[in-house]
Amino acid sequence: MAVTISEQVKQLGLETHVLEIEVDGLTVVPPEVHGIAMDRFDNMVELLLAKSEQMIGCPFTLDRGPHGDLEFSPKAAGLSAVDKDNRKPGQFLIQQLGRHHRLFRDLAINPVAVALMRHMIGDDAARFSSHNSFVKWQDDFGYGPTLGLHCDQTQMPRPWGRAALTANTNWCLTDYTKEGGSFAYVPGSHRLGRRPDQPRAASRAVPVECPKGSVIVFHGATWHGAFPRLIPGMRLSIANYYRHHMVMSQEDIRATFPRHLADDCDDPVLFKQLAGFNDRFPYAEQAQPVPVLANA
Ligand SMILES: O=C(O)CCC(=O)C(=O)O
Ligand SMILES: [Fe+2]
Repeated sequence: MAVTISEQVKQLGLETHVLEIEVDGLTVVPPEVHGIAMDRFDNMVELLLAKSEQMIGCPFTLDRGPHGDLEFSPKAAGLSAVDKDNRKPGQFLIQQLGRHHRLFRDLAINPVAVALMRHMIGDDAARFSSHNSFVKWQDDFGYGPTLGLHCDQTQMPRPWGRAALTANTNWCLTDYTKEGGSFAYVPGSHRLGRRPDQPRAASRAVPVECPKGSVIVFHGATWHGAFPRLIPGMRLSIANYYRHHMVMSQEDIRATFPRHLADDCDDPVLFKQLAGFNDRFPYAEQAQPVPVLANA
């Protein structure tokens, strides 16, 4: 089937990345293509380490991870099956990054990332779903033998079509290596249009190894997870996740995102469009015009 290449993709020189997405369901875009300078990633790392310390109460450093012995409270909301398995946590998520700092808002509207999201989801249809940091440290188990392989659009009923219902960017804030707990994925799996079948899926997974500053871009149907981090230190990433406007948002950005923060970024018009602030649905009051009496 022919691939439609948008003007935006051509202008930004992203044709090979689009073709990789079509074939493999994933592409890695290096800093020289997305244009974000390395000192911005350094600043984001500092912000996330400081936020981790503030949230948890012990220092976090890239070479050591948390300077304390951590556990999930058995009463913690949202614990996954793996976490419940009485294990020491090897990661946690910092959510709602768009509220924390302008650097994170600017990252979410990076023109290269947005062009690739629009390619997969549809030009006018792409919206923000969530902005999370995955904060990881040494942990031999990680997501376990399944590598946590999943499709991000897994909740959507099948059959899935070719267009992505959701799509994702994982910005690497530290180098990604297999033993350092890199992203794992199964090339071409997005074309199967179904969830991973284990243990075969894990046996076909490959690491995505790339330097700090790279962004991993992938289709919502691509089978992915992560390898365990076997070495000391931290793996930091930011998952800026997007959705078709008819798919529910993970974070309720439209209803709750502070409007003044949306004005404080590189492109407020684009930010507000992706935040869905002016979307027709869901409406909260009569939205269709009501006829009036002609002779009143
Ligand atoms: O890096 C990881 O642990 C997995 C990331 C992931 O599943 C996602 O961003 O959707
Ligand atoms: Fe995922």
